[in-house]
Amino acid sequence: MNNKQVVRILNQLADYLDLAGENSFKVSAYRKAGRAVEASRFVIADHLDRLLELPGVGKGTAGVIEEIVETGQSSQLERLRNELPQGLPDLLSLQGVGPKTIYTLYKELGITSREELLQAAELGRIRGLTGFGAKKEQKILEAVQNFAQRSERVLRVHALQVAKEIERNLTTLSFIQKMSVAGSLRRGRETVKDLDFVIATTHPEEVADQIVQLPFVKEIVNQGSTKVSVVVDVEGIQMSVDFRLVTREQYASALHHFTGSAEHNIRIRQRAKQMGYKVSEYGIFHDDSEEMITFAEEKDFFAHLQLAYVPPELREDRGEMEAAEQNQVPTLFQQGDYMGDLHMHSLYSDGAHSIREMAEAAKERGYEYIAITDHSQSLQVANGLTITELREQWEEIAQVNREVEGITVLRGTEMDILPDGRLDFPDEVLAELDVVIASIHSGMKQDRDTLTRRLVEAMENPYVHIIGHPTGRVLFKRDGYDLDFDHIFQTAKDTGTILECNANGRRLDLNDELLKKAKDEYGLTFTINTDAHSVPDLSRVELGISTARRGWLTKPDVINSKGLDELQEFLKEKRKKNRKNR
Ligand code: DGT
Ligand code: CA
Ligand code: CA
Ligand code: ZN
Repeated sequence: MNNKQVVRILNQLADYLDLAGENSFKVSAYRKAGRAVEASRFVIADHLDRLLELPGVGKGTAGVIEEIVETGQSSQLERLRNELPQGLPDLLSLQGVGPKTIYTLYKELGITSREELLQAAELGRIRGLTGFGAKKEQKILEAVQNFAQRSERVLRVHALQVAKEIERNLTTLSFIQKMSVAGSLRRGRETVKDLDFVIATTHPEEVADQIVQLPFVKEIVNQGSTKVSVVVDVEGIQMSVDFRLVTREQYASALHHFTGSAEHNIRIRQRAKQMGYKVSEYGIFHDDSEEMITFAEEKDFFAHLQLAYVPPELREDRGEMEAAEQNQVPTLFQQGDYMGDLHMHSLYSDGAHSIREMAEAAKERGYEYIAITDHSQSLQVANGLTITELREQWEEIAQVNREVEGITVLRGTEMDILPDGRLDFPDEVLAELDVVIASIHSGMKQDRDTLTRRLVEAMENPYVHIIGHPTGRVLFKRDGYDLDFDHIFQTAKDTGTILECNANGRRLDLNDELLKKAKDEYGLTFTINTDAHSVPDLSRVELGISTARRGWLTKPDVINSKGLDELQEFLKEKRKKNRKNR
């Protein structure tokens, strides 16, 4: 049994206990244990003797984990599964509808499914319950309606996981000459409806036969000699997948066509037409000829249309055609340009690993530096640090810097911008930090002017380097704050404040479009950070990079491309420039 399977059962147990109205301390203990197992770097099943080393795991939870590993299930969970109505756990996936609400709705109105919930909300039966009301009823109604829409798309981080598993399996099949993922995943989009693969093969039927037999294929939607469509289930994530089977000659054109976007493809076809050509899925025809021209690589396809190569992330008809015509496609930011991560949490606040563990993992990734940016005192739900605790942390940072060679740990904070606009630490404390991120974590429903002013005032502080996850959006959960972006971008420019592209797969904040706007219209500079709460989270930098690429960012646009000395000089500049104004 691997760690992920253990985590899934622990989380399920916590969910079911919540639904049964159990003591919330007990429930949060299981959730905490789940996070610790997830973040653990050893295989739990092989090291049951080390369970108590995991943060937040005590004797009771250790016993439950042992049972899960030994029997593959939890007797407590099985008991709850029999006692609770079947549809109840599904309701947990509705945004803003918590387990206690679900418990009440079940007890009072007997609701056990989304359909029943929708009906009850539409009939106005929920508002009368104690502690509910018309406003809450409306919120529940919207949550059910939203669910129907959002369930069509999958987060990029999950789609990548499925795609990697499929790729791993495709490499074991016979007769495949070349293959690539295409579609919105290849373009780096933050959510994906279905996966698309393009495969070059000499034996399409045989490849199709092998694909439908892969272990994760749950349903065969269509099986032909040019296209196979299936539904897969990889570690509980279900997705539709299209496989296009083509010859090696057709491959480059097909890869371009099925990468899209549809809007980009329309522009390509228009250009071809102007040149007297016609583009098909498999190649290009000249007007005067029946013969199809094919290409070895995608770049040859673009070259035939007298266009520079356009990276997939730019293929959205957002100016890439004009750039390609003028040979002005930018060299986008890439993984190798990334020198260090400036936003992460440790055991001091709500992270799962020590400063030393984060530093060693970052070193292994080849970074020159990291900043430890734990939460500040007011964010009590995330165990924010007081000034005294912050100073203790500096001692530990100094010690890690002495003991771990080849990487530098910077002193940082992710400081709350309080609801009234004040900052959570005084300037004297901020002055002693290398990296100051200011973020909003409360008062998120304030009006546009108030929220904009909070961010603007934070940026006007000479000690604030970075605004963390500027819009606060969480994909499938909440939209970003209502903000005056022009005012914010102008202030960032005037004050020299850096805006973050947060690489958490649910945030990706700023998103691609806002990054592009801020760069094109205001010439801003950015930082890509993972906001890691554990060692494995460091790898999600790839999500931030694909978002930055979709925002047309290049190496000089991103401060994480700087070496340590250059970065530290840069971070001091804002203070120097603005100090006389205070
Ligand atoms: P999504 O919705 O996340 O799956 O987005 P895509 O872009 O992966 O869309 P999908 O899977 O429907 O199609 C993959 C690509 O195939 C698409 O980006 C462009 C190409 N394609 C598919 N259908 C059409 C079409 O009707 N017209 C054009 N021009 N291109 C298409
Ligand atoms: Ca797709
Ligand atoms: Ca598709
Ligand atoms: Zn934050």
